[in-house]
Amino acid sequence: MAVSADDWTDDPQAVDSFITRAKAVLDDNWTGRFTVPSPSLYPHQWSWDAGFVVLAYARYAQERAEQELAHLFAGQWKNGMIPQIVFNPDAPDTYFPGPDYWDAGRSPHAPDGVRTTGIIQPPVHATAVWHYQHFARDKERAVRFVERVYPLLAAWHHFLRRDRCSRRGLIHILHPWESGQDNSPIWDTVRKRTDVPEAFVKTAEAHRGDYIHKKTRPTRKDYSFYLYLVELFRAVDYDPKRMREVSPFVIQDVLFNTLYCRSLLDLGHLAHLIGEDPLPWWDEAHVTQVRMNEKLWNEHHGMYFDHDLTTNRRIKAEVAAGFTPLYAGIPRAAQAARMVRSLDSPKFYQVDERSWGVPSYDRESRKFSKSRYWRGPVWININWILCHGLRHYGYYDYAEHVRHAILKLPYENGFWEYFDPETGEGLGSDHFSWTAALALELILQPEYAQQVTEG
Ligand code: 2M8
Repeated sequence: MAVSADDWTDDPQAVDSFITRAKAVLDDNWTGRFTVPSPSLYPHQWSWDAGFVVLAYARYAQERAEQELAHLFAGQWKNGMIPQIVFNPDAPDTYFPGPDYWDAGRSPHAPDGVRTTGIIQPPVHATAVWHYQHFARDKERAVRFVERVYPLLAAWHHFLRRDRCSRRGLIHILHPWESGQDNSPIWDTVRKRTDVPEAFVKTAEAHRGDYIHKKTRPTRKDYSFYLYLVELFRAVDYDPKRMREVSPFVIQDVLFNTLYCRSLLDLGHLAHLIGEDPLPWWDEAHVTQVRMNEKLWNEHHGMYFDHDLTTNRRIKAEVAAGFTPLYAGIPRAAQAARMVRSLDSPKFYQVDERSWGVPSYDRESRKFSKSRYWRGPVWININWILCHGLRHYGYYDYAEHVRHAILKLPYENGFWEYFDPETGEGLGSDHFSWTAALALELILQPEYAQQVTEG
């Protein structure tokens, strides 16, 4: 039997109580200025997490959506970069590597008076702002807000185009953290061929106690690789050109480029709304679509693969992110049909089979782990992206199947960071913001939105 949420989504009281519980997670994680991803593990503001929570706030808490984005933009670099983390000076010193380790202020581009990291995360912000204005109850105020943030979004996209892409190619990332999928099997070959000095293994080991749930987190080797890359970037003062030169990790990532493409489409809509020219953004989106199809598509596997610019080779890791281009309208109809056949298979999430959503990695791979972070567990954000992508191509039944998993997992097991695809057990940290936010995005219908007072 397929997992179905119908038994409770037909019951208005159960739906109401689910909405209340999801909102309570976001209320608890709201610091008064921004939302922490989870109170236990992540006490700062993360870039793409902020975008995901705005998708929910857009529907019931207009002012909070504005505050969340304003806090993130306060950490924007002078060269337009939106950093992976904006550190919270009031947070306990529990997260490693923290602001002192990064020492991002050594870059002339770093913002004044705000501490951040020196790398990026996927660009979901124009999409978040588009949702914000679309659902805003006070439309005039929303347009004024869009006018204020549009130049900041434009600067962010100019940064990506100027500093993260050679000629008119795809965007490259320089660190696994930039993809959002920290220990994905995609990065295994790069990590293995990189000689990480022993000192970084020791530092990673010294902080192992910081990483709770060791069996469900990246390994010590992963962390030493992450820290080594940070050191390389710190040594060149986070200068974008030098970072590219010194990094052993230079990848054209499917998920990143998909979200970039979607972001460009949404930025074009925002431009149009405030009387600016949308065409340069849409042209850029079109170029990205074409390049992704030329360079990253794999017909045999029915999915897109990352490209390693150091070796100039495809990375054939069958991860769920390889299907996300559906979300930005990138595949043609025939490609999309091929992708759905790959998704609806024992490797991923077969209809009429007892499992819990699309796992982050091919379940038939010998490297699949049902509990280790981005190497198998179900992540709600990836499922949410797939759900919308499937709807876009008219695969409503399969999209519904994914939507049910997104709702059923937290309804039955709580708002966890990620989930075991076989049992549905919650993993990582409880009380996780984007799990609550994206479930809310899927379930908050206009009639609910009207009942709620501003957050
Ligand atoms: C995870 O990544 C951070 C580093 O950015 C970490 O492991 O410490 C990832 O799941 C990432 O996608 C997410 O944005 C972040 C905060 O939720 O946690």
